[in-house]
Amino acid sequence: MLPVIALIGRPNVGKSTLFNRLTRSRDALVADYPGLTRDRQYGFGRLGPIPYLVIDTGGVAGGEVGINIRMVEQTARALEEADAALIMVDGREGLTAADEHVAELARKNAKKTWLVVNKSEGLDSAIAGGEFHGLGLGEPLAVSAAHGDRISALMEHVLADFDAGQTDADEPPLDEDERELRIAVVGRPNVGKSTLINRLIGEDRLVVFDQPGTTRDSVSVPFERNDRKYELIDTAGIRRKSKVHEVIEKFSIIKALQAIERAQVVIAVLDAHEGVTEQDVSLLGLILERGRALVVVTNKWDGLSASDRKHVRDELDRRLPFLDFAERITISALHGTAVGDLLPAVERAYRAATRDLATTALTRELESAVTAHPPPLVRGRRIRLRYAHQGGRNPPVIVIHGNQTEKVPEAYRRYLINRFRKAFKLKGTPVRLTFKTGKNPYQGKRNKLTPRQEQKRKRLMKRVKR
Ligand SMILES: Nc1nc2c(ncn2[C@@H]2O[C@H](COP(=O)(O)OP(=O)(O)OP(=O)(O)O)[C@@H](O)[C@H]2O)c(=O)[nH]1
Ligand SMILES: [Mg+2]
Repeated sequence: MLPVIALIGRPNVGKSTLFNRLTRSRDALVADYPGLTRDRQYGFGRLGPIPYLVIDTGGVAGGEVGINIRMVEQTARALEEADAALIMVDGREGLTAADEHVAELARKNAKKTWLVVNKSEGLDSAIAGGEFHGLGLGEPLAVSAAHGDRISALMEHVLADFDAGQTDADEPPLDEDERELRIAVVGRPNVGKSTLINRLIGEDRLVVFDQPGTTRDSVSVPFERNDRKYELIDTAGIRRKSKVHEVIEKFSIIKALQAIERAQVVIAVLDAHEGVTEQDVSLLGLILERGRALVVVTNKWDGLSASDRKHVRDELDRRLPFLDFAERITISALHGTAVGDLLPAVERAYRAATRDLATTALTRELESAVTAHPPPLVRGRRIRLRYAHQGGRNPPVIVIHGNQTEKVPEAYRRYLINRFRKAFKLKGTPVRLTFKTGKNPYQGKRNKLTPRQEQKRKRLMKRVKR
């Protein structure tokens, strides 16, 4: 499981600024769709030794200002879900009554605390931290979220107690036949996840009972179909069919994110009767951000009129344009309609996500894309895209080398992704493009190349120059 870090503090101390820094993906993201990352509260992060999840919260005021109950509740919930809390204070404004209030909340509810003195750029660590010792949260750590000062050092401290655990979802299986395919089933409460899972594994199979207690644990259900091993990661808790209705599901984004992390493919379930809600959009955005192969399932398709169905389809197009890469399947988990289409779609998505892409083929496709539709001029100079190679699997990362690549417009990036997607049949998986400008990466390393590699390099450079 990924460590979960909550950011708490009074308003305006810089929680969201730090959140953005901690969750900023190092790879260029699939695409920048407006609205997708606005006001996000949860995020995947990778800065420092191991990956983690971060929760941003609204600021808790206190003291004379009075206490906003909703904010306190939100913060208490975050502390409950988190393994560690970063209590943020403002090094420029100094200690306030609200800080005392937040500290008390943290001392009571947090499993582990770190005191972060933000806005400390240009301030000596000892001076910035001095007055905050009294909060009883240990040694103050001075940072600047806005400028990025000492953030890596902070995360080294915070993450030192956690280990990377078994996060092998990114790795290709050692033996495709031996290893099970891990599938997370996620979605809002009541969309029909449990009914769907019961359908998938067979009605009379021994079912696992949800462990009462934490909101973070998901249940894992191994099963086999057509000599293929699967593991379903259920975030709802599985019941005997007769008991499904007795369950009031506790929805936790953290639980869903942990399941997404462990899975190789995600089945995201929507409810045709409810349409696409805000919560759906943010959950789907996080699946994309994590780069997981995805099948989008719209459940409760039975009993809808033709015009209702059209309405739902249109809404999916309109609200989820960033998911145009994923296969969409409409089902009725209740009646079992089209449930049989699911595992084949999952397999297709997984194969696409783990496909090997040859450098020559990628470069050829890049060249033909550029010929058909050249990148724009930037201040009179054309952006040059010279060659491409694969930088990762699940999701596929395509690295493009060239000049002025930082100027490639978003629309052109999408054009390239679509070209690669078509050419290499990458339906079902996000695709990441990363650009590298400037020097030939082989330069300076030339004496380290074997003769065969050297030959390959020469051939490649020749192609590229043409
Ligand atoms: N100088 C300086 N300003 C910062 C730093 N971090 C954040 N700020 C600024 O402080 C202001 C508040 O930042 P936010 O990140 O929105 O603060 P917040 O804690 O999320 O606020 P609420 O969500 O309202 O509780 C913004 O104007 C930021 O630009 C920093 O390290 N140094
Ligand atoms: Mg904020």
